[in-house]
Amino acid sequence: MTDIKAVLRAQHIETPSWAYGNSGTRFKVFAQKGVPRDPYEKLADAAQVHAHTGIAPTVALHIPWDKVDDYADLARHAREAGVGIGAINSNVFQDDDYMLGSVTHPSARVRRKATDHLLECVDIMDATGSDTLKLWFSDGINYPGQDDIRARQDRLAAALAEVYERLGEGQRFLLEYKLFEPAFYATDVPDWGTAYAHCAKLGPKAQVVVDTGHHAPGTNIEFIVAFLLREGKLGGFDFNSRFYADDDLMVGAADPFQLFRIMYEVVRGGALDDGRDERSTEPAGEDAGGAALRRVAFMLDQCHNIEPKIPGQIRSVMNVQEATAKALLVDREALSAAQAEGDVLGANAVFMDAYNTDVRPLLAELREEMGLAPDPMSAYAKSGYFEKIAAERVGGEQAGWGA
Ligand code: LRH
Ligand code: MN
Repeated sequence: MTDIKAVLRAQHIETPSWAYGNSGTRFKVFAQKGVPRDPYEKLADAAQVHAHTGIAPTVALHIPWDKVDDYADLARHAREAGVGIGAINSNVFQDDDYMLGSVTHPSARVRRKATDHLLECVDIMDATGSDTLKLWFSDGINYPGQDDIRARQDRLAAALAEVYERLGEGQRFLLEYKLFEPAFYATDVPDWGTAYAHCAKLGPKAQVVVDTGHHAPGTNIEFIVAFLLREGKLGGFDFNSRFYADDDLMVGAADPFQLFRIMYEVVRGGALDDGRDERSTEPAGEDAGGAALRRVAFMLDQCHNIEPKIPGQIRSVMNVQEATAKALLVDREALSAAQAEGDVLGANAVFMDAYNTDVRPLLAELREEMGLAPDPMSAYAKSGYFEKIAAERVGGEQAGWGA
């Protein structure tokens, strides 16, 4: 019997630096009080999420949104605040040169510029001790005939191969796919199959990241998770939820049952059990190379457009934790027996029993055993941290997407 509490205690959810900054839609970005003005303040806010949940020890950075003069100093600051630097996210979607694509652009000059940015992100991994580069390409076309779909795949493959060669020991990149937006006819990495095919061709350091907001409506995401895990190609998640498109709402908010089904495939695929070696916030050392490549990164990728950001992250971490606890409660023996007998309703009942279990008392107890308050949301509210940053962070430019 898996020691559920031990697995939950070892859980590691990575929060995104950009969730602490202002974000919005093309209609409006609403500013909020106390929003960070620089990556150092973003890390301080992320440390609050870890301090109250105990399971959010790393922060993903986005370049250039988190550009600093001294990345080693930023990593030191993170450690002092009690967190570590997680995935480094490249950004080849906000420069005027990338209107017709970045690494897939018809112009060799633009492709070179984009690839150099990706290589610069690997330098930042070296400086911060991060072992993961996350690659998302907004690249695509809006009208049939606008460009050659196959030629763009050749250009993409060439850039990915160059970045792959640059990766050091224990480092990897995660290729993210997205069905559409900002391209509205053909996206160059639109689905898991395209991402998987490129990564499979390159080798073990290339894996796929599943952003839960990047699929066509009705897509069975847990099937993709089960398949990629079986192939050893699931590198991570960008967790969020949506009612319509890439809404980037709090994970589990729109569809908690889907999150449960996804986490069940994570548990069933053994992607949680060996998470213990990633607990430390210390950079992954050389010997952890294997572990780094085996580790599934559970990252949040969200925008708190109207809700307070730090509580939004705390609630999101709790939503993943609750779905994980329910997934760990599935009676695997009873389920396998019912499945083997073709007992359709019996099997479904075993699955639903776990989902319908209220795991909040178990998690409150676990937090107390971890020396934390049983309810992170009220603990944060009572901490006075928001009042402190709202008073301190006056003036300067609030962080955002810089779009
Ligand atoms: C693209 C995406 C990608 C990030 C961005 C913040 O939609 O999911 O992961 O770079 O959001
Ligand atoms: Mn994403």
